[in-house]
Amino acid sequence: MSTNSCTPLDQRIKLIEQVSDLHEKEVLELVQTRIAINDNPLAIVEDCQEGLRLVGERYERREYFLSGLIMAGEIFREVMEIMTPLIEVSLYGSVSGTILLGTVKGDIHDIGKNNLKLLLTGYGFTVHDLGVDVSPVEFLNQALMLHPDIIGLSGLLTSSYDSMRETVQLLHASPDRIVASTPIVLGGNQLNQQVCNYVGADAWVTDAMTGVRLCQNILTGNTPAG
Ligand code: B12
Repeated sequence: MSTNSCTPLDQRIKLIEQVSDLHEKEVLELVQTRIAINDNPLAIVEDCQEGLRLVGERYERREYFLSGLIMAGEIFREVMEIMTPLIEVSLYGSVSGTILLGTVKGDIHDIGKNNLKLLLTGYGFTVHDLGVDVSPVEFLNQALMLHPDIIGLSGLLTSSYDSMRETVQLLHASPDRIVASTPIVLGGNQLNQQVCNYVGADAWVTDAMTGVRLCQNILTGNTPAG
C-alpha cells in the first residue's frame, strides 16, 4: 500500500513501527510524506521518539544489541536534520531566560537534550549547551560564569542519577548564593519523583514540551522550583 493512501493514524503507527524496526529508508520516506501533507513537525518527531522507546524495549529484551541503539540514534539524527528547520520556523517566542544545559557525567545520550535545546531556543530561551559527559565541576564553573536562570541536567542511564546528585550537591554548596539557589531541572525518559528526590533537584520532566512549559513557569514564578 502506498504511504500516501494511509489515514493519518495509519501513518503515525507506520512511522513508529518503521523506526522501531530500524528501517532507515522507509522512516525518511514516511517523514517526507507527512511533511508534504503539512503535518505538525512536532507530532512527527514525537512519533519517532515513540519508535526509539520501542527500540529501547527490544534492546532490554535482547532482541537488539548495541548496534541497534546506534542505528536508532543515527536514524533519529537524520530525521532531525530534516525536521529542525521546519520546527525552527514553526515556533516563536519573545526573549526569555537563559538555561545552562548538559548531559551529566558518564552519559553520552544527547538526542533528547538536543531536542529540548531546539524547542527552548524556538521559545526564546538562550541555551548554553555544555554537551555530553559533563562533570559536576564543569556545571559549577559555567554556572558561576553565566548565572543562568535555570540549570538543566539530562541523563538516561540509571547510573546518571548519582552524577546528577553529585552535580546538584556541588551547585547547592556553592558560596555564590545566586548559583546555590538556581532552580535545577532534570530531563530523561526514565525519571520519576523518587529519582528527583534522590538527586535533590527542583523538578523533572520526561518530554521536551513539558520541559519548555516548566522552564517558562519557573521564570514567571509559577512552580515550586521558581
Ligand atoms: C539511542 C540510544 C542510544 C544511543 C544514543 C545516541 C545519542 N547521540 O544520544 C547510543 C548508541 C550512544 C546509546 C548508548 C548506550 N545506551 Co542507550 N539508548 C538509546 C535509546 C534507544 C533512545 C534514547 C533516546 O534518544 N530517546 C529519545 C529522546 C528524545 O528521549 P529523551 O532522551 O528522554 O529526551 C526527551 C525528554 O526526556 C526531554 N529531555 C531530555 N533531556 C532533558 C533535559 C532537560 C533539562 C529537560 C527539561 C528535558 C529533557 O526532552 C526529550 C524530548 O522529548 C534508549 C531507549 C529509551 N527508552 O530511551 C536507550 C537507553 C537509554 N540506553 C541504554 C543503555 C544501557 C545504553 C548503553 C549502556 C549500552 C551499552 N551497553 O553500551 C550505552 C551507554 C553509553 C553512555 N555512556 O551514555 C538503556 C539505559 C538503561 C538504564 N536504565 O540505565 C536504554 C533505556 C535502553 C534500554 N531500555 O535498555 N544509547
